[in-house]
Amino acid sequence: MDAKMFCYQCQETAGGKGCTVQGVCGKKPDVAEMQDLLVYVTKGLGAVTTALRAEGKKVAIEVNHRVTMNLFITITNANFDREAIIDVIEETLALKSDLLAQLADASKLPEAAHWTAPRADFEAKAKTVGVLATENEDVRSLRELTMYGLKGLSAYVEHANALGHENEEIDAFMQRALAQLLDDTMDGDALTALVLETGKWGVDGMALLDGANTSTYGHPEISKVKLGVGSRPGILISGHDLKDLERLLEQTKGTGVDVYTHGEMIPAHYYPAFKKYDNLVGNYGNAWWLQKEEFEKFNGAILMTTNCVVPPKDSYKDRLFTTAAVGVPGCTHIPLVNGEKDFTPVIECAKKCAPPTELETGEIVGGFAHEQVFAVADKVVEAVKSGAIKKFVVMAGCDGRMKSREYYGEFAEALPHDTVILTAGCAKYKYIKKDLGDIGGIPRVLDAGQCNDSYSLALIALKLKEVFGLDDVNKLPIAYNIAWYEQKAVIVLLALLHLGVKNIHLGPTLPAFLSPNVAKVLVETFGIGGITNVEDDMAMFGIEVNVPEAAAV
Ligand code: FSO
Ligand code: SF4
Repeated sequence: MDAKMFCYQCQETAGGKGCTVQGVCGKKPDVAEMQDLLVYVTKGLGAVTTALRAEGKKVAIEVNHRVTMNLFITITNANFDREAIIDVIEETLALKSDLLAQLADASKLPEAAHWTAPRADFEAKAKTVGVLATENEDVRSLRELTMYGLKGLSAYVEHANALGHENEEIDAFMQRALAQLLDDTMDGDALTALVLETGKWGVDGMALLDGANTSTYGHPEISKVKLGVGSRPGILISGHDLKDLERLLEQTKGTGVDVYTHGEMIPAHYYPAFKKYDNLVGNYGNAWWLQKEEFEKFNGAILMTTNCVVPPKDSYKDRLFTTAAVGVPGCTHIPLVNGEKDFTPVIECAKKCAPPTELETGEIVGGFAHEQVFAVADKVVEAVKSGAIKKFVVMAGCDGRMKSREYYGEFAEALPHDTVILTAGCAKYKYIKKDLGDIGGIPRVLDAGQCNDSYSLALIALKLKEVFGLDDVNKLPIAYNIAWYEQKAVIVLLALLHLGVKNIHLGPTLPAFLSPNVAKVLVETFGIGGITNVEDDMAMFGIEVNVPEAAAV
């Protein structure tokens, strides 16, 4: 076989099987191999820190942060910069060798814990440590399912860390799980247990981030977000990192530069703390995959704080800046120095740019995170009791470039007027700008925020279970029709499974990394399924299409 690389971690993987020539995302083989090596040395680091903890030794916060950042860097659409990844591998190797020296007994550690080499040897090693190094397809599937869950979890933990919130137990789990992925004595049952345990820590990781966000910026509240543009030059901030947004808003105060959100940054408008910045104008554009067109039209500077970044066109490459886990060769990277970031280059670039070209006008409404929904719980319960709301449909997740995702817009529109969509993540862009109306003042699309805020949807479901006095969350009138794309969706899925949620449907296609046997276990144990077409899926979810009249106004 003539494969130049192998990656099947996201939904858009080539042919639904694996990217072998170059990534559909734009990841080239020379970047893919360094990501493989980074994953390998990070597993080795996990084995060393796990052994240190077993000897009762303390692992420094910086080491925990190195592990989470390394995993975050390898998430889909985060980092395309081979040289930057090589630097991180070198830093990780240096850290690992310092820690190895602290171990009383390192003799039982796997090869990855000991491996080190000069930069010139990275390429040769990288070619031997990718996903396909695990030959048994079921073991590979369970290992990668765990790995993608860990990558998703690393993103949540990294955002919480950025706000000064730590949970050493989650870090210790992540590092132990990385070590276990190197352990050839872990059989199918042990790996299945590890997959499910990852879901438990996924819930904790999401709770950590929720606490970090809400204690720093307040609880999201129902808010209108403007979609039009102003007349001043602007900075478009995308990705998920609220701390970077805060820094940028502080640094742009009084500069005459406006700030707009893009993609997954839109929920920032729902937080009380960001409402005080009058240069936070509104949201520009849609989900990540439209950025080539939209970034070009924005005219100003663009700051990518996390995935999803698409390798840029030359027309705006000099206006694109990256930070944290993100990397794009040729674009300026803003580093964290002594706990701060200096966004002056971004602001200076924006000052020289024309104001954004208007894409649309109007506004959208969001901010239905858990506290806001709990505040209107009486109204919601009444609507369910009266029959005005017959079903909730969780349509959280990701958007993507595949045409098959138009299904989600069509599905939302076909839902009868006695249904409410609960959403989070960039999946919402398929329907949030359609006027789907409201039920007794409750909008039919309730946006909790980023994919990171899917935790809110779980809390809302658990609250409804309590209010209705049910003994099982699956007895609620909630259907799960989730659009997945990358690894954060994997940790959300595993977290929902841990919370006991069954019959989740994933689309537009099931993950390529599920082997037939692993998929069978998920179907039989948890009722996980795929999607087909709007009409058949409505019937499958027990929803009647086109119920004539809208429920009460
Ligand atoms: Fe979307 Fe990208 Fe938030 Fe993902 S921007 S696709 S699950 O990275 O993170 O929802
Ligand atoms: Fe392919 Fe997705 Fe991997 Fe990119 S992240 S190389 S599109 S499987």
